Amino acid sequence: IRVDSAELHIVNLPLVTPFVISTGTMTSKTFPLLVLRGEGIEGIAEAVMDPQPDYLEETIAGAMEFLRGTLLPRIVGKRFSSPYELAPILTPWRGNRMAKAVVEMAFWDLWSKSLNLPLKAALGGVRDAVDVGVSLGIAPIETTLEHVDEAIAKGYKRTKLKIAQGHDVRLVEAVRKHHPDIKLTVDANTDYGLADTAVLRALDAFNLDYIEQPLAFDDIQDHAKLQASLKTAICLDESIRAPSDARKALEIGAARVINIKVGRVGGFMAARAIHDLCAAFDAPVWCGGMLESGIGRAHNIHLATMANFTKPGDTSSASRYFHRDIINEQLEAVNGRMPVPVNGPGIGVTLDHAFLASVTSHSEEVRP
Ligand code: OSB
Ligand code: MG
Repeated sequence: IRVDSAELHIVNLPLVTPFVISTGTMTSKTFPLLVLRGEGIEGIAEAVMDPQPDYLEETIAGAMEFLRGTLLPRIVGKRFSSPYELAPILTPWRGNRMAKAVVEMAFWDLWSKSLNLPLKAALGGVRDAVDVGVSLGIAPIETTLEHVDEAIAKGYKRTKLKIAQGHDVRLVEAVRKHHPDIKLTVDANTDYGLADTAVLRALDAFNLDYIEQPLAFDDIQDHAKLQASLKTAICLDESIRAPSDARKALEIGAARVINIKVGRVGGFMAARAIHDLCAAFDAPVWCGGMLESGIGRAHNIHLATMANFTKPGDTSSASRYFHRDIINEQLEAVNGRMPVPVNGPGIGVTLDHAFLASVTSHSEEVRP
């Protein structure tokens, strides 16, 4: 298919409630939205970098410059017969995997639509719905206990508690006391060091499914040291930006579970490579999220239909985060299962153009 034009937007959606993690507080979700057009079809994707480099190094400002000045001019006006053919344009550049991902993901949508296939079929997915859990931001313990009750009442398959230094063992102990049998995990978003091994070992007492990203965002080695002294599995998120990171982590025992975010690892090719590699290492994977709008959520759900996504993912109901979404469809979980959107081929969701215009602060067309 020939990519005739590309449109970049900046979208800002207010969050229903502030989302607090160890690195900071989000009150709204701002993201670049890319639309690739070709042969009368639209491929759409959203990018997951934040305005500031507080999750990983990429920023929206840097990504917009890289997309408009470097990546998109090399794509618009050209023909690609499959996503494989994007690699020579994307891979020579260092890092910037979130910016590369939005291009690749929009092309996967465009391409699967051109073949009249749901994205999941193009990817080789095997499910019609995916198991999901909730990610609960940092809040007073009493508030978190109420949120856990709500998540269980809704049938979510796993509860993930955001933790930070000083907000960890007592929190997990309180939740476990009320819910001895639920599938429970924690996510530190890099807040600890090896010097905190004793605190992390104390979490071994609570039968957690895994501890997500306890140590630094750019570290794999120290996670291997930590994993050797824990009973609980470590799950890596921030540290895994490429298939080679996953290989190194599994080879040295830095993790036993991996969180795949297609928007973090450079797109579906890399996400699928990590998925396959983890299967070969007998390491389960699950699909993470970045508080995406319905466009990013749809991409995530299609990804999570692949066979080795055996743990519940983070793509909970969109209404938990947003009063109104930029798509026409409602992505709501039922009893902890998120149906794969199939309102047409590709990602299976459609833009609500009128609402999108009202939350778009910037739009530009990129020419070759
Ligand atoms: O670490 O998984 C994370 C949200 C923003 C940034 C990082 C993370 C998260 C979440 C929420 O945990 C995932 C979601 O519900 O989309
Ligand atoms: Mg995480």
